[in-house]
Amino acid sequence: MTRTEAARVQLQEFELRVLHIPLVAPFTTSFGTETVREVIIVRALTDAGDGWGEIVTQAAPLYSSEYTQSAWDVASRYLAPALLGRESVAPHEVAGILEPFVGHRMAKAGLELAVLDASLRATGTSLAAHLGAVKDMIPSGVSVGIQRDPSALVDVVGGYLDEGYVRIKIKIKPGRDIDDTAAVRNAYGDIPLQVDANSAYTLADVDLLSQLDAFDLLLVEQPLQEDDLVDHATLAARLKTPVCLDESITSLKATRDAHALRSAAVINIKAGRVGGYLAARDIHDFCLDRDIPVWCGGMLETGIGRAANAALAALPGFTLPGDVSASDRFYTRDIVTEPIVLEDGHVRVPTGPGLGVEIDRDALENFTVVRETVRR
Ligand code: SMG
Ligand code: MG
Repeated sequence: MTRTEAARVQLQEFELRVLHIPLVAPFTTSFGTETVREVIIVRALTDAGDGWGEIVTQAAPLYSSEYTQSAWDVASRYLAPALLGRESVAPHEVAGILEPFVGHRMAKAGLELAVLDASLRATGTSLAAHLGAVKDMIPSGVSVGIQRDPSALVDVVGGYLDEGYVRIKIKIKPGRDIDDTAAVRNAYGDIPLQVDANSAYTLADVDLLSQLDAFDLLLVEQPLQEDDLVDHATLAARLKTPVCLDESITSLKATRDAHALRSAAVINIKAGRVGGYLAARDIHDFCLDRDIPVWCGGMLETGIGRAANAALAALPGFTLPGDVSASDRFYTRDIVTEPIVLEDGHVRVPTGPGLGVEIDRDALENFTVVRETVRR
């Protein structure tokens, strides 16, 4: 793996925006339904040019404790000023500068990505090359929300299979688990299939969850709560289906603990959840050294985060298809000029400098609902 250097930049200001981008269809998980993606976009203005990042929080603290207003507040009040207070910053220093502020990893990740993008654009290096990518195309999976009933789910999944997605993930929750999974398995035979509970169960549901073993799933994702590493280990020992952790993996330390406790056989890596793409790379490296399969999760990213996810997912340890799907799976209009498309079930890893995508300024303006500039 070759990894490249990133230049130091002098930060002049951060521009933060809240965007409201309509979804092509409602997205329902065990914790709720979204029809509009509320997301924070970060622009870092530097002596070397601009860089772009995305804070992947949602409007409400349902997936994690972070949400739009908490991320906005901590980013504008503490994180951006801490970075702007430095004479110059290299991307690998960002996490350390922000370390004194406890938590708020999605907010930190969005700022770090903007610095990374500016710095890599300045040196003409792609984020993929910087992270150590070894592929130029990555297999694309799709995450399918809970539908009206199992038969509607079968129809929606069929549409994605027709488009070419190589792996299907369905969301489950109590009462919408075994029948939904059975319906998809029965309709489409031995497609690569997995389920995601987003923490909707407890250890009391072990008998129910063990019924999933009948469906030869790739994995069951985050059945229990974020801090349930010991319970996940107990559950994993009772299931044939591999347990994968998402919400629980908040850091390299959490990954180490989960591995030591045997809480998970597979890890979902999301840069936002772990505080940035560089921390995500470290978790990848840890897992690669130990033969722990990893895959790249998604947070309904715009073209900014989606490009970065494609770069991350091109690292050698990402041996399972991730949730890096085409932009049109969520959006009719994205905020980049060339949104990610599906090509024969795969997504192309951007090769241009930095994120390798250009911002569609009209779309960005159209979706902006709040804007603030934080200066030195
Ligand atoms: O970006 O395709 C995507 C979404 C993938 O299911 C997805 N993400 O728990 O993995 C997950 C969820 C978190 C977001 S739910 C609103
Ligand atoms: Mg998940």
